[in-house]
Amino acid sequence: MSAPLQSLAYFDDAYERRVARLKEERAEGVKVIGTFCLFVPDEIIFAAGADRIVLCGGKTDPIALAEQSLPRNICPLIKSSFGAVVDACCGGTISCPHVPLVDVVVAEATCDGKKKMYEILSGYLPTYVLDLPQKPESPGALAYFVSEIRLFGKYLEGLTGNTVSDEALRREIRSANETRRLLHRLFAIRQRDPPPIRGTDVLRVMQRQFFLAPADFREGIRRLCEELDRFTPGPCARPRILISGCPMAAGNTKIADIIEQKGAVIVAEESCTGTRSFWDFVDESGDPWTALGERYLAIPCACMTPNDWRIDRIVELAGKYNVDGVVYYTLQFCTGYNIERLRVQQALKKLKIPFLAIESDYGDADTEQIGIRVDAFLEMIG
Ligand code: BJ8
Repeated sequence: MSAPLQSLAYFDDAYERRVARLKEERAEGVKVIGTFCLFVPDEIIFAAGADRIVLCGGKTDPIALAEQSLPRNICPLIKSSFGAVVDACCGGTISCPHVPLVDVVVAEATCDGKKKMYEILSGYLPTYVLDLPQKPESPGALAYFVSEIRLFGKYLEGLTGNTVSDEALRREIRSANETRRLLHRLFAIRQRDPPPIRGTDVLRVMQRQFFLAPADFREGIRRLCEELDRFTPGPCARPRILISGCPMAAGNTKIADIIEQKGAVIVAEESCTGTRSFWDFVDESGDPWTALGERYLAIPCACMTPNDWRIDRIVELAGKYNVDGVVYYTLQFCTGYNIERLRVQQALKKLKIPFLAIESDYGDADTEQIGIRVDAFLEMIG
């Protein structure tokens, strides 16, 4: 598992090419959309002839700037994302280099912190907000969401001057499903004992999916899977850990790094930088708008209620990946995931699966203390 994987270098090269390509696209008049959440269907953006990059902040640097405008007691992902935009729009240098590449931001009505942050963000960048029903299983929720994504399609048509045809949508659905299939292949490889790749390497690759062009990302995943298939298994690696919880946006690998530095192996992530981004497919046979609505509304995010789908998914993953323990990761002040922790803990307790909850921010101040808790947990389950 420790042998360096040659194919990982592809993702770094692809990143450089992508930045150059986005600059060219903008010069050619292609609109680039910045998003912050899985609930915004990429397929519609690409079908409109636009491009997209995800702007979720995982770095600590922009947070101080954000705290000049936002309360300190909100989650670091919101502050980091907001601070990067403010910094870039005010000519700063600490920000995420991706912000100047976008024409508009497409936000979404998920958690309260993000919703209210977007109101202020709209003072810096043109911002469109996609509404979401918060009870996805209630009658009428799907019809409402489909009407919302259709409106979003109209907005993109106005922005780009292109029509979002059913044919283009179907093409993009097939493309996104191909990416999902490849990610299933990669994650299936991680079910092996030992898994031939570290969880921290997979996390860094998964973070790239939100910036690279889909075809480039797929090529990288294909190469990675081929290399992993040639891997000769070594001794079993234990304990096997499932991480579940908040996304780990690019720049944030803190908890995953600590867990693997302590000797465990992360075999799967139930998060938006893990399975939540690709586990479910879009139906390719029916009306593409309805199919997109069904798939995206079923994303098991803690912003939704009830969110039994997520509990079921965690239990499914724990069994499928033969895990020895679950680390439940929440960003500080993320109310939804912090409260949902209890239900996850109760479900895992019934199955006698050991559970460790860690709440943290992007700073280093708690690294040592988290390391001590992880050590104790691994010793207990090892
Ligand atoms: S689909 S998880 S990307 S909303 S961590 S900002 S929830 S306070 S990131 Fe998310 Fe979409 Fe859901 Fe995924 Fe709020 Fe929590 Fe912060 Fe969060």
